[in-house]
Amino acid sequence: MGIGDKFQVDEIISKFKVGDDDFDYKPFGSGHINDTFLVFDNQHGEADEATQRKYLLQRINHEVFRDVDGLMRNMNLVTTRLQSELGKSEEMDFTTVRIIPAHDDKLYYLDSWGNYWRMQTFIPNSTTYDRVTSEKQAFEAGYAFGKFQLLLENIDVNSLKETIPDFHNMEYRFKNFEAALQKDAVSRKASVEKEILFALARQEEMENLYEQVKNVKVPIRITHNDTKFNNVLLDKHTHKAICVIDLDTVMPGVIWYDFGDSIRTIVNTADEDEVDLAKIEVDINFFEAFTQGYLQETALLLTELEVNQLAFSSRYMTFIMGLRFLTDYLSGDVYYKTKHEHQNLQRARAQFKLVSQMERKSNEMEEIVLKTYHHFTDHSVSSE
Ligand code: GN1
Ligand code: MG
Repeated sequence: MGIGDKFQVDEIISKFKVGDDDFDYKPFGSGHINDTFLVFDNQHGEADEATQRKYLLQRINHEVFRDVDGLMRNMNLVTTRLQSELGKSEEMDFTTVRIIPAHDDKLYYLDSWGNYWRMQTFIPNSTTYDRVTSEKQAFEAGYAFGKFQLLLENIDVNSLKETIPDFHNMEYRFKNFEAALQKDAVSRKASVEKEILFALARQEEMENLYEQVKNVKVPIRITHNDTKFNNVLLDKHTHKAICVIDLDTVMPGVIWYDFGDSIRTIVNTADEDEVDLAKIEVDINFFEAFTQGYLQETALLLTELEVNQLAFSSRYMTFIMGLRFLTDYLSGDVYYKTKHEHQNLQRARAQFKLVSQMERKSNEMEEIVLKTYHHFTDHSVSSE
């Protein structure tokens, strides 16, 4: 049975303002939380990119996102702002998804089983990749998330709800981890001693960074908070970044979350759940290319403290993902979708290995950040 068979997807599609073509659908993407379907009209062949009508339909995981109404209002605010900002500039390369409302004009549809559904536009001629294979891709990803940051700069941070409270709060993540250890719900603790020690050995330095967020030493901005490489759409032909997707966690946050979580996937020479840890390395050229794209857009916004911890934020975000995967493994895989029994453990191990590799390259990463930052800021002063 396919994932779509569980739901009456045809009927759900008809609840949205997509016109009355005959639509078909299929599962789409590799998200760990929501269920995603590509919806396409049957009149035009799939090869016919120019004329085929396509949308993305998603069932929002409301166990994870407790306030779907708030989430969709956030998304509406952000996509509307992006549209109006992009409308002002000549930069036609960059775009945003739009929400397709339901027939009653609501931003989502609640079915009779209590599932929340939303429909959005599908950006034609676009593609995503889980892994970076060229410096150009890394640069484009940096450009995309930097541009996203810049375009949302003037939204009042208080106008957006926190869709998942404490999402990147290290203290909170450690509390959950400790609770999972205590409970050891599925008796896996004994088998992950090494990973537990790895996490505890880094608790202090990780919580120290979060202290700066807690004590509001660093500006609270609108951030994306899930900036993996596969959340950037690249144009199939020009290979340029054209859109940032997966806006569920766009909410108040700090710059470190976005920079760091991007680097986690950008520099990794292997998959997020790679079993062969020897394959996991940091590609420093991809780090540099991403940083160039990102700082080209954002350097003038950033405070000294933000810049000084950018390189470390890569470790922070990679570590927090490892800790969350490990916590979920200890809890019996209750949060992330998994394809097999040990996938969360593989993910945790792979993320921790990547943290170790970043530790080895930390000086290099710091130098690159500073050099790139000065390149963009010094230049702007001397050209005035
Ligand atoms: C989840 O669903 P997806 O794959 O976009 C998670 C992120 C993690 C990511 C790890 C709401 O995102 O925080 O970085 O998996 N999203 C949520 O790949 O927990
Ligand atoms: Mg996501």
